[in-house]
Amino acid sequence: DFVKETLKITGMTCAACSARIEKVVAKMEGVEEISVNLATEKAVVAYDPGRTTLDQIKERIEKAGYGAAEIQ
Ligand code: 9UX
Repeated sequence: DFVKETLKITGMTCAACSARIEKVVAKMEGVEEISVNLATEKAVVAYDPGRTTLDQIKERIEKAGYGAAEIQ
């Protein structure tokens, strides 16, 4: 089963930023789907918690040069 979570993304300044994040996260093991909205600075990600974690997804986004935080 997949879990769907929303992350707040900071540091995006153009549409290619959101596309970059979608590309790198979509390649991750266990990630089913990701959609990044540049205007709202939110990412919705569906993943298999048995194969990856939200922390790993956040770390991958940070490694790409952006901020990623869980929305409370
Ligand atoms: Mo646009 Mo984002 O030229 O890292 S791709 S600013």
